[in-house]
Amino acid sequence: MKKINNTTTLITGATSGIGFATAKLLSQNGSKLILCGRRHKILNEMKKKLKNVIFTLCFDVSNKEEVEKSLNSIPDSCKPIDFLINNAGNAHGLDNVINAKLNDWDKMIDTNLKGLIYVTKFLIPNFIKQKKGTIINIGSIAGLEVYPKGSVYCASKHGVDAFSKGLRIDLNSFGVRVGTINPGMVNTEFSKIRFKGDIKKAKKVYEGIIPLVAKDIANAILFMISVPEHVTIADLTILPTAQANSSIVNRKTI
Ligand code: NDP
Ligand code: 8X3
Repeated sequence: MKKINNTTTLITGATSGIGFATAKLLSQNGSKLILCGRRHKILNEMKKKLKNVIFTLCFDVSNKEEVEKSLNSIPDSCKPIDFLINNAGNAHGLDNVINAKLNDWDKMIDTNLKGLIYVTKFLIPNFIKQKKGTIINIGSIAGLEVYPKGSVYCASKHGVDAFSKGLRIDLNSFGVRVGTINPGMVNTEFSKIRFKGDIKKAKKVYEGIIPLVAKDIANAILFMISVPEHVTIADLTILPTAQANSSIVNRKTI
């Protein structure tokens, strides 16, 4: 495994869950960090508490202009960017297509898919110039399978899967590595946001199972960026042992 000290990592969605755990782990492993999210206060706290935070960027990934302006503001002294962790995203609602809200659908496509595409697009010139770099996209088991009431979240994550594959093809001749992680159930703020703050509903998702924790995915990210330069981990699907696929979950209800 290669050491990641003397590298720089940009993480989107660093203020919570998987992104937060990744920032913590990569900081402990010596990577310099550019942290992104919308919650300015949390980004500031992270800058104070974590080692190696060299820059923070507060922007909404779904806003093309904000993404461009923010990424263009990264000073040359913070470059090269070795690793891009495209993690920002959420589910909004869990509804049958008949009842689902268009606003929720917009948010998921705009953030999970278009946001990830914008961030990547604006950073591609850096990777091409460097002739190296690693892009890790956080997809989901929902990007490989479809489950009831998850149509548009699943569509957004299927989009991430397709975009990642296309990216790997188009950046192949530049020596840039592209990989995707497809997690199953991870206990983060994800379900709280999906159910619009309904903690009872959010808790129910993980009832009777041992879900993944954010650090499980952070460990996988560290693995994917630490393998030797000639190795690309293209896809990792990571599930809690209690979860067989999107719909089959072994819940112990004693
Ligand atoms: P969290 O809700 O804990 O974290 C989501 C992160 O994304 C936050 O840091 C949030 O930051 C950021 N974010 C959300 N919307 C935007 C936006 N429009 N612009 C910028 N940043 C945004 O959830 P997770 O850590 O679980 O989710 C991380 C990724 O993992 C997501 O892509 C999710 O789809 C994926 N995933 C999660 C699974 C799970 O079960 N938890 C399973 C499979 C995949 P802020 O609010 O500060 O903007
Ligand atoms: C999050 C996991 O199963 O809720 O991507 O879609 S799931």
